[in-house]
Amino acid sequence: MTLSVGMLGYRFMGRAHSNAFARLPMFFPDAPEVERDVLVGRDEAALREAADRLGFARTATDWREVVDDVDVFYNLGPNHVHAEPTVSALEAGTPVLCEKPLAATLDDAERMAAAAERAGVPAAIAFNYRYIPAIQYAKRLIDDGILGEIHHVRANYLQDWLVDPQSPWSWRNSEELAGSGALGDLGAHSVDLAQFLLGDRIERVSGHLRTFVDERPAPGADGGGLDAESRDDVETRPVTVDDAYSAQAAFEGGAMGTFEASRFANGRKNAHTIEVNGSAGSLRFDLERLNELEVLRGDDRGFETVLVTDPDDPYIDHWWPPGHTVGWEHTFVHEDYEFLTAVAEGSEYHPDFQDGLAVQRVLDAVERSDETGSWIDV
Ligand code: SOE
Repeated sequence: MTLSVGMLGYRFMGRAHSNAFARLPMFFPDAPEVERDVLVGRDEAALREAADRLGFARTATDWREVVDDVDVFYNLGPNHVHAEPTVSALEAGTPVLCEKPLAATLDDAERMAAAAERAGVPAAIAFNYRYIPAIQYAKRLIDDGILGEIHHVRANYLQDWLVDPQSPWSWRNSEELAGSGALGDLGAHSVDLAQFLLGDRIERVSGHLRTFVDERPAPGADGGGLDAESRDDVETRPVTVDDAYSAQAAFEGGAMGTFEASRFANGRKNAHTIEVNGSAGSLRFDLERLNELEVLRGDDRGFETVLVTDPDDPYIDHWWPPGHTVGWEHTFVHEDYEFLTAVAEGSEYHPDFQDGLAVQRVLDAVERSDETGSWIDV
């Protein structure tokens, strides 16, 4: 089956998914064929250049012309453009993959999840870290009861691209455009991974948010972002989101969670770790060593480091022989494989908009807890 794709956004995530589309026929020959049909954006010249580079046949500057004209719609735009095009696509019966967090506000996330329920087509939230082979392996261990009763989960997502006060402003620093800062951008991943691995939902949180630098130099032509150069002698723009957050959480099943994310963790570039402790064992994952999982299996010999690169490990048989590692970009290949297969087969897909909404409720509760200084029910 061939699926035509319309894709809004062509920068970081646009590149990641276009790369995945190109890899699919080589490494996942049973995947539906992807026709990179139309790329959507506002700046026509940049759009044309991106379409040529990313292999899209057409461009469009208005998503309204696209959402019911393709088989699948990818919404990879900034958070404030998640809701409207996505809801329109779903109303047209077009399956959607939307970047995380689901929306800039809880209201929009609820509208999107309701539209997905009504549409009854796959609506995917792009929590790509679920598709790391070591994370899937960890999920199997927990589901098989190897860790016993789960007591703790602790997750950190640490970056440092804003520690320099002259690093330029970008849409990620605006409440209106992003919703929240490190909380929604990074915390959404950790909260989803914790809820996914434990198969449990957070019911109460206590949170704390901080903004360390209140204004930043306006961005250059690249729009700012993770790899933008420092700038001075330009006008400034206000930072209206958190630079960092921390939270503690109570899960419905009784586990305790602690979470932290920062864009000011000097020296940490993309350090995402999650540790789970149970009555019979523990595990620890570190994105900077993503082919490995540290596992304690209930004896006192300490953690063993499992290299998750054997042919019977999740997704590995599609790639290389044992020990020939996979990387960050492979998460998108696995994600797109599962999502597009669900679209072609009309089958259920997770993580879906309900999973995205569950995370958004936690993010919202963390913010309200910070405002009120009290624990908040999710
Ligand atoms: C920027 O902080 C970012 O690109 C996030 O938006 C992604 O979701 C994360 O995977 C890496 O960092």
